[in-house]
Amino acid sequence: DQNTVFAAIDIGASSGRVMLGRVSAASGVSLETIHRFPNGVVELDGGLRWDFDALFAEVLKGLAAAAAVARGNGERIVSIGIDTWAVDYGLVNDAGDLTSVPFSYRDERSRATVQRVHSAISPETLYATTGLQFLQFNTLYQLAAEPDLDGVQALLIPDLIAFLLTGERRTEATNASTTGLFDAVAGEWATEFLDALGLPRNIFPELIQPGETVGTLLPSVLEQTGLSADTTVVAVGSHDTASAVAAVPAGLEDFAYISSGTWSLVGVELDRPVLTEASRKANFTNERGVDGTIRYLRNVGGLWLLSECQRAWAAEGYTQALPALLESAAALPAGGPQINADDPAFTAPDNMPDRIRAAVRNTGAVLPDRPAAVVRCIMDSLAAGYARTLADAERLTGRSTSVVHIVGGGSQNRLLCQLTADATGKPVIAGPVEATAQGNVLMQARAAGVVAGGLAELRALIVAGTSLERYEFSGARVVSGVSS
Ligand code: ADP
Ligand code: LRH
Repeated sequence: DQNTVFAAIDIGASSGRVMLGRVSAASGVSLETIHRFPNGVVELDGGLRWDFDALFAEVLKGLAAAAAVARGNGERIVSIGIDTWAVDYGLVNDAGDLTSVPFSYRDERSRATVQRVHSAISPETLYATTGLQFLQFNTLYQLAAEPDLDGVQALLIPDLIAFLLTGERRTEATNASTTGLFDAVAGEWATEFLDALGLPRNIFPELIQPGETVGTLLPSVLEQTGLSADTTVVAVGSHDTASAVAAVPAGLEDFAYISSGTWSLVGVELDRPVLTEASRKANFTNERGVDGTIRYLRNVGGLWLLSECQRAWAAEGYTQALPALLESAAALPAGGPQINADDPAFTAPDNMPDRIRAAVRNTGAVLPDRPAAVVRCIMDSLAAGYARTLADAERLTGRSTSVVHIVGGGSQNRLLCQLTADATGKPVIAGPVEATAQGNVLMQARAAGVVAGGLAELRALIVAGTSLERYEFSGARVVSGVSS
């Protein structure tokens, strides 16, 4: 049906958007950005948190604008899909109210609880069941830091938004896999771990799979947005990385992917988890993808390093735009100093250029106090980290890959794409920028019966509708598709 559209709410750690997606078997997925808004951690009530009320107000504003656009076109918004960053949650009481402002994973409070959790359940036991990489902010460590969980449920951020739109409480499965309390093989809650940590069995709502319906909109939401009563909220890969990987424009070849934004998520797609000790020691994760796939990947440092530097420089009055900054970094020679982009020393906000220079100093090298040099160091370090991680993924899974797809905001970073091709020795295909929203819309379109098939068929729709760039050792050229 030509009049059918889907709304995607996609909120990353650095920005959010509400988009309308139009899907057809002939021309693929096309996205229209309806509303964009900034996001970032804020210091509030003695912690680093997300300004959730402001984010939800932007969501409503975006949905109202989407409803108006669709109405003007004579289109019907069939459903709404929601994805955000993983791990974090809001606590909701019986009355349905948030009991506090949701913490950000960048808050340090869970650092102190890791030991306590590990004395109840060893890291080896945790990994053998959940297959989750160790990050000090995984949901289970955050929950262990909560002073009081009596009478509340934890709703992961996309589930919290879905709850406020529909009144229905569910936990979407791809994001559940980032809690540290989800069984990677069974695809169910690891209730033995909930028990061992003294968490109530119903601390999270029941699971829901991508493609299933969460519910219809609350009357108050209909009133505030002008959406119609037959629009539903449909579960998608609500972990943004799950939606991004679903929209990697891969063909049948063995591909690796890098979902590049605030974080770089570097890995491969598998049918079943790898839960070996070697995998645990290399800190690879087995997060759940759509259609029961496994996202076998590692969190490598990301463009957070860059955006935090930009923020610091702007505060000093230096506000060169990103494209120019990247060009001046690209003009510098290869072989400069590098840092370990994964170092938890970079997790917290503030003073990023100083922390990067200090890390270089610790390696015995010197990093000039110039933005171009700092940016070049970040890009060289990320590319080296990607190459190391891909080599590890190939070793640990016994597979080789022939191409690297870079999706997300960072796919626009030509320097990073080129350095990645050089560091991995593999061709890099860059795009789409909005893979996350595309993956979100694809799951909705399939649920509505507008398109059919498995991930391979869905990915072919992304290839049909996106312009992609290919990087070899010698530079970039446009190879396929139409301009989006
Ligand atoms: P997240 O979902 O984590 O918020 P995004 O996927 O939106 O992240 O990516 C944001 C990043 O994309 C920015 O931090 C920036 O480094 C990069 N980016 C955005 N626009 C451009 C551009 N024009 N050129 C190069 N990089 C860009
Ligand atoms: C990327 C992401 C990533 C998680 C992190 C918390 O946005 O969802 O996959 O590890 O945020």
